[in-house]
Amino acid sequence: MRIVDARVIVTCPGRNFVTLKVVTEDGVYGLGDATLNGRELAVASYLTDHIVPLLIGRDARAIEDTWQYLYKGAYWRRGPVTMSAIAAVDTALWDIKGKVANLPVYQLLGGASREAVRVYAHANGLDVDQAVKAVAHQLDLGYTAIRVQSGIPGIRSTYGVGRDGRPYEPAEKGGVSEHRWSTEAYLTFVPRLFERIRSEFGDDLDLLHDVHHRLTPIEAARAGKALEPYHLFWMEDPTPAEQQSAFRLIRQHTVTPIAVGEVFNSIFDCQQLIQEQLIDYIRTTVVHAGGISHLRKIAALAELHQVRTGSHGATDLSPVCMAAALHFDLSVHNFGIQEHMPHTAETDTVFPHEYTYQSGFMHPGESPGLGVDIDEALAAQYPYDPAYLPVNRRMDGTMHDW
Ligand code: EZ4
Ligand code: CO
Repeated sequence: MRIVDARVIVTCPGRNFVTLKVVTEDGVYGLGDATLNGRELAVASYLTDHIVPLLIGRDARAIEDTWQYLYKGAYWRRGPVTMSAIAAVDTALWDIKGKVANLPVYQLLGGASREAVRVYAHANGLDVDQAVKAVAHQLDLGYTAIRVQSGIPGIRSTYGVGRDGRPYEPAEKGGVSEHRWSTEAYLTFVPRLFERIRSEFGDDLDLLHDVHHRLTPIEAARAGKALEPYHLFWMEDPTPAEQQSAFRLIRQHTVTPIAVGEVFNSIFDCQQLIQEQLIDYIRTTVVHAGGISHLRKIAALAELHQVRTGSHGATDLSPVCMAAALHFDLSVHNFGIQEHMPHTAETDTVFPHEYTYQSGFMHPGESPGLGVDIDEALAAQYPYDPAYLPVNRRMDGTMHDW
């Protein structure tokens, strides 16, 4: 079954998405997400200029061989651009294999290990009172695991929190914005935030918190320790992970569970973290970490060391990635939890999909393949619109040191 066409579709139904569509000689097609927030066109070019010419004429059924060919054949390995591009091909080929077999992808991955995929929601507020309201709102929607982020007194703008009443969206249009950051203000504030949330909602709810890599290891250890009374489900990305051994320091000081990996793109980014059991949840995603094939290898390594998966699922990962993630989550034994940040109605219309949400759980559906499509005519009506993630400086203007 030869690949006869592959093309990249860039669209911006409110935010930018890059999608690869691979078509076989039988007319079957598969989709893969290739969106790298703030660097979208680099992946689009990597695919169009360097990968598509290699795909034409290849056997669409040879998923593993194609993965190895693109990874090892390029000579230049790893990195977010390369691995997002390979992920798009891999995801599209799994979609095709499912359609040809007339089975949902999760059945090809070993079948369902659970009835449905537990997901967590976001509750964001400009201050603690707003965060409390946001938690109540997500509870009403049926979520039983909620990530809580709040604006910090003394810091004008906080990443992860919406502004002007708009829903939170990681990327900002109109140039790169700069935020200021105070570690002291944050470390003083964050235990008070969770003290209030627990006093309002009790102990039964699972609470998560994302540090977005803004602490050094010793500061992260202090945060984890200070948060212990509020027994978080996890503390996410406490410090950058280029130095995987840095997590030893955090581990020595706190029993707050640690989740990490949304910026990782290969198993080598988390090898030591997993093998030394320095983390509890690995958050690598289908789109940024080499596709379903590579994520399965990461999960298999994690399973040996009692590390569970907790895939990233923010709005900058397209519905194609969400569908792929849900098939992966449903099948993999050591699944932990899946992030769920619903897309806008505009995005959902461009990407019609079979996956559903109900009472804190999601399911990928029973359609053959991934169960997600793209309306190309509608996608064409939303041209690319550059947007960037904000940059942080310390209070005196120094670029941050994490
Ligand atoms: O910062 O998706 O856990 N979720 C997050 C996200 C990420 C963005 C980066 O593109 O941290 O909001
Ligand atoms: Co995060």
